[in-house]
Amino acid sequence: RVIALHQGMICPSILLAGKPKTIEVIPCKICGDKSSGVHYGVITCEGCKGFFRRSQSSSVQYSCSRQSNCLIDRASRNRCQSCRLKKCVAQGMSRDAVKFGRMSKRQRDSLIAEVERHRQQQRLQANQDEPQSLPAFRTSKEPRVHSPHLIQPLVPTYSCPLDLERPIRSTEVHPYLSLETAAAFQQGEVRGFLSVSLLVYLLLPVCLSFPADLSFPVFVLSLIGFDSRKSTPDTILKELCASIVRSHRETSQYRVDELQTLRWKIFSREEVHAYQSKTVDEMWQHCAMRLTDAVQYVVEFAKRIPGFRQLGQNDQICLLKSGSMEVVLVRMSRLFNPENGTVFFDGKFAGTELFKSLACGDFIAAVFDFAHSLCALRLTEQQVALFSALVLINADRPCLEDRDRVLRVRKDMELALRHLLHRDNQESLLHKLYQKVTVLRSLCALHIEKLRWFRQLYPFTVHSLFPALYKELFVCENPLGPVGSLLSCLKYY
Ligand code: HC3
Repeated sequence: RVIALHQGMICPSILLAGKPKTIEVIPCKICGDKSSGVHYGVITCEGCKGFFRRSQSSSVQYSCSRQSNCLIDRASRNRCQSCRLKKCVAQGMSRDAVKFGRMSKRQRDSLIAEVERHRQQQRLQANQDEPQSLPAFRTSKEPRVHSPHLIQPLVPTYSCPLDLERPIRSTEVHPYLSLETAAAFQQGEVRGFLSVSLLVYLLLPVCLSFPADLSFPVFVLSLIGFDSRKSTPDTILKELCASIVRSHRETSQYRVDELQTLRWKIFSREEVHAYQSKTVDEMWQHCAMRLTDAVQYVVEFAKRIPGFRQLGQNDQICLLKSGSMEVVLVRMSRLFNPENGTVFFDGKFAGTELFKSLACGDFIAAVFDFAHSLCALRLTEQQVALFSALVLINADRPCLEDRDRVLRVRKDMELALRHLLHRDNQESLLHKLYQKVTVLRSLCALHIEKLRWFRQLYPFTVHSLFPALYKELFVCENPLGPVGSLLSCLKYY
């Protein structure tokens, strides 16, 4: 094994058993752009390398005009230097970074495994992008972003079972989708190409390809105004699923497969003790910040769900206020190791005891139990994505202005989830997932209850030290209360 090192930068070439591997296949850990090697101890792109170098000058002082938790990706990295630097440091960038050559064997092996995984994903992606399969599509306004957090599919996404003919743009009519979701497709937010042999479809007994309860609405609605030259219900559902899966993948903060290789990274007894030694308010403030980070990714996910942005702004806010914590808890199951009951938190795996100084053991235990039980369902990343969308787009939320519209988008999410479960031959999961929704509701009610208790004891901490987004989502019970941070997260650029 040869590891070549350069001065100040570690050469991305690792030769493993004569097989060259390049670190550049791993995207920049800061913004997700194409990386150019290890710089200041972290795999980054040239942009973030230069940024970090400039930030080290003593005359530089950055400050964040928001809540110091701006999302940093390729598109947004120049918007907040303070948060970009914070992320650089959090990822381990340092002027005197430990050289790769001095990494432990474990770290080296994990890096090599990461390179290999990325390569496999690239191969997979390349296969998926072949013209004869259904190509991936992405939002038109935002460039495709790759970051360490931006998940690539773990299981290959959809392959079209049909013989594919000429590509047809998906920005055409999708008769059986709700107007909102169809509008998302039509406005090009969900772009791509539909390639399908409709002739085959029309000749095939379509009903046979759907489960009994799904075939009726899709089939009937597809017949009303069904344009036989354009697309089929099956194809549209596949596109809708793929779009939601992509939204999830691009915003899910951590890659599940990456974390699998980090399961050995468990907080030491001393580290746990350090968390336990925090005062109640310190620990609450710390967790509130972590939770706010996670919520920001959920907002980003929501924005990319076809149909969500077609809802009125007040309804988007209402759905996020009532559903973002639920989605965080669903996402938590991805980062949960059921073998030892730990979750990936602050860079390592932590058990319930780490959260002791929050002084709400019953809530933490219930949250961990939930993660455990959701893990037991062994959902695929695609199923987690569709389930998250369903949890978020819920027409039962109080204070919705246009409930019917939300209901229509929700129906599409349901169809998409059913379609996926049918494809996976796991229809029985649907009922189990609906049961989880009830548990989520009660967990969030308990969360709010704990927060009320804490606020009574530490009003100043909540008022002055908690992130504004956290307060808008969880503290302010007035539906007409301030939502400035949420609005700025919701900005569609
Ligand atoms: C532990 C956590 C809930 C789970 C959060 C997860 C693991 C969820 C998946 C994200 O991708 C990453 C992530 C980040 C933060 C994790 C949260 C931090 C604290 C929260 C607990 C349930 C405590 C709730 C904190 C309180 C009471 C201050 O609101």
